Amino acid sequence: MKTVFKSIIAVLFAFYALHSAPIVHKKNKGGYDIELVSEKSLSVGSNKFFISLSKDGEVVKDAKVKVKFFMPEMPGMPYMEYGDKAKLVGDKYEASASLSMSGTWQYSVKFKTKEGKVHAIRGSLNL
Ligand SMILES: [Cu+2]
Repeated sequence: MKTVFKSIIAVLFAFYALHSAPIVHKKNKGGYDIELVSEKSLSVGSNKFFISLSKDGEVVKDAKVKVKFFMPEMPGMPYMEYGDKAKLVGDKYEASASLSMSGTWQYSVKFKTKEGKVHAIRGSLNL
């Protein structure tokens, strides 16, 4: 019986650890390193994200960054979308997203560099 309890606790702990950590997604596009990090573990409602942009190890602070979070139409649920313009605060761009239900959200982060080039990365996250 003891081992059963131990494994239940282990599973609960693993589940908790998996779902209580902020998300950290690292991507590369057009020679830029992009990092999308949530302020906290994701929750239904408003979530804050930090986006770091760098090129060849140098922080890029003069880009225009936009985020979009969306969920495709599901049975009984219309397509949902939430977009925000990120704001530079210190070395990072900050944006928030109202994620109104749990499930898998798709996202895109678009950034326009000062040369006028637009790059976008895509990914998904589970809430
Ligand atoms: Cu949905």
